[in-house]
Amino acid sequence: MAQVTREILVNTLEQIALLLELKGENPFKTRAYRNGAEIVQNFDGDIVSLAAQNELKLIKGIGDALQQKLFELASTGTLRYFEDLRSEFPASLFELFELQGLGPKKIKALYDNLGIDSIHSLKEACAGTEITKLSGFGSKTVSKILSTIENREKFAERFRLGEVAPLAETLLERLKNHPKVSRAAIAGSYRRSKETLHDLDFLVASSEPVELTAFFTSFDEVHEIIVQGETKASIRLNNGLQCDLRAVSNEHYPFALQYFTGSKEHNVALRSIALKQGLSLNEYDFTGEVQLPEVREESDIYQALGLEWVAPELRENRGEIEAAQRAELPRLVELDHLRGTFHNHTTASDGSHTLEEMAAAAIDHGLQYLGIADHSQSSVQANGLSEVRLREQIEKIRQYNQEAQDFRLFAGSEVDILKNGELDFEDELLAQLDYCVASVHNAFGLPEKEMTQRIIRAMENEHVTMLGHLTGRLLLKRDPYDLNIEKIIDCAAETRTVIELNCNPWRLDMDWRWWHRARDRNVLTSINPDAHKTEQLQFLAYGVRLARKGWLRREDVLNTMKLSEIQSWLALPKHQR
Ligand code: DGT
Ligand code: CA
Ligand code: CA
Ligand code: ZN
Repeated sequence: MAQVTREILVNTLEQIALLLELKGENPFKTRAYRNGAEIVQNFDGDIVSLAAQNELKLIKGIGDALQQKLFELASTGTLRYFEDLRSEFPASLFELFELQGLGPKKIKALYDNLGIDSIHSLKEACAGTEITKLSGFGSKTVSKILSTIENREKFAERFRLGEVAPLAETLLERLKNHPKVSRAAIAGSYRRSKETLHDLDFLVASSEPVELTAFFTSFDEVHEIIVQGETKASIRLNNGLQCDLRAVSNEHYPFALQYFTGSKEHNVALRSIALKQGLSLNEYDFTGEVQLPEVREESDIYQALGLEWVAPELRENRGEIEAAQRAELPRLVELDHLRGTFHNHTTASDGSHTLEEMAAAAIDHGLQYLGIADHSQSSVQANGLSEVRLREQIEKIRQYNQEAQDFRLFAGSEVDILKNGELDFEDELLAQLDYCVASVHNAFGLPEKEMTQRIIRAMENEHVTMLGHLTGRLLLKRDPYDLNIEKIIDCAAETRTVIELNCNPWRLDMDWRWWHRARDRNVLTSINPDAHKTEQLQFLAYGVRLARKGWLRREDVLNTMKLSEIQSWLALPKHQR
């Protein structure tokens, strides 16, 4: 079941109200849902848990019928009544709900009078004249709707972390170097290391906020200034990315940093802890009738609330607050802990650099070992190695190692998991390798059960050291294939198969939400760049960020082992690892 949040409860109630309106139900009924949504939104406390335990009786304004529905939604993740209601309308209608400036009244007018039931049909209608005959749809409104739709088409998409990070860091440096800036950071989802981002939230401490917003909006990369105020500004960069800036005093900075880092859910939980101590926490200050704690840096806020400082990556309200209260937060893995890495390609298959070049780059990165895992014979599109060519590569690697000092190449293969779960090479050949990464590269459309069984079969092979890019997703481009990840994790634990954390910014696969569960079952990960060029060893940094987001510690990551340790580990039979 997907995690139910306050936002889901609120949205569901609001959508029910709107659907009832579209159906022409009586206004009292719709109003009850709308009021309910507002109460849930503003309730000070963990309304999701209360709803899940059916304990909403004492909350004023939520009647019996609503209580029942919230209970069902919070405890099961779905609401039958809502699903039934939704199914009476075309699915595309719900796109209209996401357009800013288009409230329920307008949607109802469009639907009732012109049969408009999608963004597509709305856009068409805006081009004609029929729509201007509706009350409330003057030419000004219509052109605003059009530009909202166009903006959405152009910019609604999110950005991959790796796609924005280099520019983000450049802009941050620029702000930090401004003479009137004492502290600066990028807060928001970027600081939390989300795999995709909607916008960047810059924050500066400065006594000259006006000067800073002017500086920010005059950056060369600016495509459009969305807002420019005295203490905040929003710009759109040439690549479509929105960047917000807030300038605050040095005194308010720790509070602003904490607040704008989010997540919203984390902040809501934190504020309710503060309230229990008689403190009110907002983006500027603590206020309250009690003695106010002294706050100089962000960690002082957590300390004042009796919590360990929470690493930004963990701030998703997924147990980090409770762990911080018990002083049981994990010591997260760091980039510096990595000693080598396993999944890398060379010119032998579809990489751009030779084995020697890749090795030199790894040494440059301070690594003690590098695993070479070129594609196997079935991956024709990626110039996969035949048996003969793989044997030659193994030989080449052995020779390289005879001359190398304090560094080692490991001979591996990224072997295809065939449709039936068999591997692309015979066991006899796999046994010659130091390790093996098994990946799915075709037949993505299998039903969940078959796909899961396919991968389980591969894991049961004693030569399969790790699984590559588990779900095959390409962020913002291709959904993961259907797979029962719980079963995969259980099988990985049983068979002692490592699951890779693929660091390619398009993949960041397995998803961070699963790692906590995996590590609790003693499943190791290997943080692998899947490098096809020397410079892609840099991807390791993204992998570490996502590993941290998944609560992983140094000891959960295979490639934090130093060379002598990893050699002994690889020498063990799989079931003894
Ligand atoms: P994004 O931009 O969608 O990738 O995700 P965020 O988390 O960066 O979201 P954003 O940019 O809208 O806001 C940045 C942070 O500011 C967010 O994580 C928490 C805080 N924040 C923004 N709006 C609200 C709000 O209405 N209530 C609360 N409690 N916090 C908010
Ligand atoms: Ca943001
Ligand atoms: Ca923002
Ligand atoms: Zn692959």
